[in-house]
Amino acid sequence: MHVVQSVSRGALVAAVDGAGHGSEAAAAARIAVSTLKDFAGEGIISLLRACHQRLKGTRGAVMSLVSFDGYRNEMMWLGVGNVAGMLRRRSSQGCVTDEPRRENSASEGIALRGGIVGYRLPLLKPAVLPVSRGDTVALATDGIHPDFVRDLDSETPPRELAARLCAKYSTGRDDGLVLVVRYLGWSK
Ligand SMILES: [Mn+2]
Repeated sequence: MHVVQSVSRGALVAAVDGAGHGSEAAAAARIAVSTLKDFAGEGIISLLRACHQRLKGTRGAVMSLVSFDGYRNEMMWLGVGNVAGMLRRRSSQGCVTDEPRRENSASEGIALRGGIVGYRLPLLKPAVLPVSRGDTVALATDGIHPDFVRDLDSETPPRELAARLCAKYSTGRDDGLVLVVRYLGWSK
């Protein structure tokens, strides 16, 4: 399951995979998603702790969270478990910009910490990265082959890109989810 929710300074984006299969896994994922929505304006560490509390006694869930701050043009992200995440920066070619481009690599992967939310939380240390308009983030559960990261671009419309990645990289062994978001910055 996924969350994309606006908050006062930006947006919370998350992909959640309930541990195991069937209705118990789905129930855990639903609890995680409703917790994330309830506390969407909180920081990533608080969100993971809140999910951990509410998921106790369930099968638990793995999840990756991305919190965009449109005021600072930053994103903070962290994964617990194995929901993959990749940031693909907008290619500078052909773009008109009024600010000097900071020196950042074209792609960066999310830091994944071992654990299961609701069962065992790892040390929570989210990474903070600068983002610019057009930068694209994709999250994918383990039903999607990890090679999807090589096929990310910052031009294809997010919905189309998510559909393409899902069709091309589904392993067929598990249900899979691909969530693609593009950063548009602060709306003036
Ligand atoms: Mn899975």
